[in-house]
Amino acid sequence: TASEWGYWGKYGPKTWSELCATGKRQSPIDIVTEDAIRIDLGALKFDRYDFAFSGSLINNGHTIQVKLDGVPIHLSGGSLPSVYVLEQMHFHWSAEHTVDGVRDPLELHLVHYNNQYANFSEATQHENGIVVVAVLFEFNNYDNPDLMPILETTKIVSNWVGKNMAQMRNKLIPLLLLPKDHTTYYSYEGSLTTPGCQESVMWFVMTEKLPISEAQVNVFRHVQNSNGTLKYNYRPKQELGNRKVHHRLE
Ligand code: SG7
Ligand code: ZN
Repeated sequence: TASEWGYWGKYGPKTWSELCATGKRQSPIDIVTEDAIRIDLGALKFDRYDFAFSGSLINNGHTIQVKLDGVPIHLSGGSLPSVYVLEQMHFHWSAEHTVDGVRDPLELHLVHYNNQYANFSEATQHENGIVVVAVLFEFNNYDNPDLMPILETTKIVSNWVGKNMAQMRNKLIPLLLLPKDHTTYYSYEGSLTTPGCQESVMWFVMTEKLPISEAQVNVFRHVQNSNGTLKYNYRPKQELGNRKVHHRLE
């Protein structure tokens, strides 16, 4: 069916053309740090990110997605035109954005929508509708304890034949999934990285990276779907074209 897509083989990204918007602002990209324009766009304001949330995990066959319960979490500042509401978080293994050609083992996407629109799917139809904050994780030789609530539940939902949705046993503090310096970032105008690749996303890729161990990345690499193991789930880099990447420095 037309809704079938994957990351390699006969349903891989090369076959997404019928499913994807084909414009001039596709994602992900390679961030060439030397070409980034240094400018102060203002700090991002992460509102209620420091609260402890319960929530659930979904293995949707393309990624592991985290949905938090309770009060809305808001992102603003950084020259954004309005307030953006956190919709969900999910992971890509390996990373989708590369920095000077380097691909890290994991990338977290915190997906937000513009609160001027009725809901998330309505927001994807507008050029300023979505903000994704991306956090890159690089290999280190110790476990990152802040990923524990997500990883222990990923193990439960990774068996596709069993249940693909589960409540997290431990609460999650989203702020701990952001680098300490969460106000220095690269930003550019792009798209969703999965079909239909709507060109509605303002991307903020955090400059500072977080640590992850090989054993922790392997938990993601063992996620199953109807075709077997989801060994990786990143879209290859897209053309930058006329776009500029901005680098926010204080
Ligand atoms: C992941 O990335 C999922 C998708 C998400 C997609 O595959 O989290 O979410 C759902 C609900 O399946 O697609 C529309 C949407 O959010 C693309 O998001 S991304 O551009 O941040 N990678
Ligand atoms: Zn994503």
